[in-house]
Amino acid sequence: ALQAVIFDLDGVLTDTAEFHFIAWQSIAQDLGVDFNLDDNEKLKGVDRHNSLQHILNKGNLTIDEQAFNQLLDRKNKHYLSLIAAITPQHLFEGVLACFTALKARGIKIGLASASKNATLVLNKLGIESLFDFIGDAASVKNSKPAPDIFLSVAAGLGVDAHNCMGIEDAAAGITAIKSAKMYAVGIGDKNTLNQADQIFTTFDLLNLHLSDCLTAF
Ligand code: B16
Ligand code: MG
Repeated sequence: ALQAVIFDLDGVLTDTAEFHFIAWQSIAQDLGVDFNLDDNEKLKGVDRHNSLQHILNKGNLTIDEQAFNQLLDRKNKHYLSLIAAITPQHLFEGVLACFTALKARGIKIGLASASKNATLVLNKLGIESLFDFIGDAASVKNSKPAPDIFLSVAAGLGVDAHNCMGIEDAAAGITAIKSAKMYAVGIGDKNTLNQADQIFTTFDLLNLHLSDCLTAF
């Protein structure tokens, strides 16, 4: 039976993808690499290190470790300055109602974000205290599409993976949920997320159909 729902953050609970895009685009521009919305789509759910590697590969570039780390640091400082403006108003429609409904059913709530800034963003959204367990992206070995972060959150919640539902907006994230042997719900485009067990265009639609969604588990 369903005992926990584990949420991704960026693109599921709020739209930070645009801030990641602006920060990566500035780095790509300085490297002379073209970086468009298509690239950004591929980087959804991909961690910071692998995102920079994607940009370097696209430009056929190699740089030494020190330069690599400096770029990671610069990207993050830029990203932090952009997310400083996040308030509870940036929470997607339906999130609070969904969390309330899950709690009323005794279902636990977890977070499985690839972002090392996840706790900060949750705090700015005003929802940090609603989670029963928040995964730590920095401490998992393999990033999405590997199942590690979802498995670590299930363990933290004390729930078996097969009793968990994962919610993701990225293809890499849906793969991670399925590899963890969990039930996968996608938020976004049907074609991009076709591996998911159920797909909703927006979080609000998931919330409106929450009872059906949970029954299908
Ligand atoms: P950071 P999610 C992911 O978050 C983002 O989708 C991805 O674009 C970003 O590069 C990654 O977090 C790492 O974020 O640089 O803040 O550690 O979708 O898994 O919540
Ligand atoms: Mg995401």
